[in-house]
Amino acid sequence: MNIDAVELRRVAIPLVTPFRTSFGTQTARDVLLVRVITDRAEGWAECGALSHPVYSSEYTDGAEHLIADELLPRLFAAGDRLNADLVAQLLEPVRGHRMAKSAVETAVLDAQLKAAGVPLGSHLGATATHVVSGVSVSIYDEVPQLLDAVSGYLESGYRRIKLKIEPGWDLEPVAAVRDRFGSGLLLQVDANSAYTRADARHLARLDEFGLLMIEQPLDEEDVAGHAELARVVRTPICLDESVVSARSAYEAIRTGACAIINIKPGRVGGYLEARRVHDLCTAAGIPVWVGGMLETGIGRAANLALGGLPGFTLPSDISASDRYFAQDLTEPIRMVDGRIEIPTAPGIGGAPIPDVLEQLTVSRQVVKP
Ligand code: NPQ
Ligand code: MG
Repeated sequence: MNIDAVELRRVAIPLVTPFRTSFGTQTARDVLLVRVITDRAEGWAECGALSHPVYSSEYTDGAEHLIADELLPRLFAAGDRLNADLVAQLLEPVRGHRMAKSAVETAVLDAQLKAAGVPLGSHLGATATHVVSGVSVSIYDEVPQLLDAVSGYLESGYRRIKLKIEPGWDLEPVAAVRDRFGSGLLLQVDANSAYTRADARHLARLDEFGLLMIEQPLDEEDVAGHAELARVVRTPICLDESVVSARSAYEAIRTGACAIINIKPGRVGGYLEARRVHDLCTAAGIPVWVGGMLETGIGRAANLALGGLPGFTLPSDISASDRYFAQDLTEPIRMVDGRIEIPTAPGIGGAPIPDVLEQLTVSRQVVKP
C-alpha cells in the first residue's frame, strides 16, 4: 500500500452531561482523528487519548505531535511494503505511546480493509452480530442525582450499570443503587486507580452488594497489590489501565491480579494486539469485555467489531451515541433492546459526516511522505 498523505484533525465535541471520574471532570471530548489517504482507499481512526495525561501518560497534543514527528516517518520509509500487519514492527523502536500507535495502525487497517471490501469484524474473527451495551455512570454530588441518572439509563435499555467510584463515593452510592434497582441488576464499579493497598478491608465491604467486578482499584503499576487485594476481596478484580499489551495481560493473570480484563484497543496498541489479548485471556479462562474512552462513532464502530469475538462474554462500555454526544461525528450509533449491531460495511464501519466534521474541526494538518 502506498500512502499519498495523512491528515491529522482535532475535533471538539461537547458532552451532553459532565462526566466525573476519580481523575477529574470532563465536559467535552478533544479528539484526534487520523485519516490515511492511499492510492486505493482512505482509512480513518480515532486516538482515545484524553486532553490531559490523567487516565494514562498519553494526551491528545502529545499524540498528535508524536504521530507527525515520530510515527508517520517510519511508515513512509516502508514505501509500498506497507500493510497493517507490518505497522507494529515499523513502530516498535518508538517506546510506549500505544494509543498514538493504535490510531495509526487502525487507519492503515481501515484503508486496507476498505480497498479489499472486508469488514473489520470479519477480519478480526467476530462470531457475533451484536454487542451487549452497558453504561459507565459519572460520580455525582448527591445520591438522588445518581439514582435519577441510573433510572434513565435503565429506561434506555442498558443491560449493565458501571458506577465510577472514589474514596468518599463508594459504599453509599452502590448500596443505594442496589437497594433501589434490586439484586437482578448487573452492577459493577470502576475506581480508576483511586485506592491503595491500605483500602483492602474497606473495598471488601463492597462484597455484600453482589457486584460483577471491581475495576482497577489500585495504581496501574501495582499488579502485585491487585493480587494481594484479590485474596481479601471476594468480588472479582478487573484490570483496565494495568493491561497495556498481551504480555502484561499474561503477567497479570499469572500473578493472580485479575479475574476479568477490560480490553481497550487503544490502550494495548491496536486492534491486532487487542485480538492477541482476547485470545490469551480466552485460553486462560479469563472473561473479557470491551471498554470505552468516550470515543466518537468512529472509535466505537471499530470497538463494536472487536466486541464480536467469542471471548467478549460480559456487557461492554460501548454505549449509544446519545449517552455522550448530542451530535456524533458519524451517523448516530443506536442501541436496540440493550444491544448494538456490529457494522457490516467494509473497514471499521464508521466514517465522519463531512459537514459535521468541518463544523467541529478545531485544527488540521496534512503530513506527506
Ligand atoms: C474507564 N471509560 O473505563 C474509562 C474512563 C474514561 C467509559 O468509564 C473523557 C472523559 C474521556 C472521561 C475516557 C469509561 C474519558 C473519560 C475514559 C473516562 O476507565
Ligand atoms: Mg476503567
